[in-house]
Amino acid sequence: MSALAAAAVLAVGSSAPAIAATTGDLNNDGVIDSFDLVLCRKNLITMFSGGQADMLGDIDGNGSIQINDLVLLQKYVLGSIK
Ligand SMILES: [Ca+2]
Ligand SMILES: [Ca+2]
Repeated sequence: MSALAAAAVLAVGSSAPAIAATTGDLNNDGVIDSFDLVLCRKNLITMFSGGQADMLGDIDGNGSIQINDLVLLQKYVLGSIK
C-alpha cells in the first residue's frame, strides 16, 4: 500500500459516524486526481498567507504542507509514482 493510499479515520464525537479520509484525496471524492492537485496548490497558497491548510495534503506525513507534498501529489496523479 502506498503512502497515498493510507487511510486516516476521523471520529467526530462518540455518537457521530466515523468519516474515512484518504491522504491525497483532498476533495474526498474517492479518487486522487488533478482536482486534488488544484486543491493542494490552493492549500499551499492559503498556508503561506497564514490560513489553516487541509492536512490531507500532507502527502509525506511530516506534519506540514510544503511544496514537496505538491510535487509528490503531482507525480502520483501523473502516474510517475504509485
Ligand atoms: Ca479527489
Ligand atoms: Ca508534508
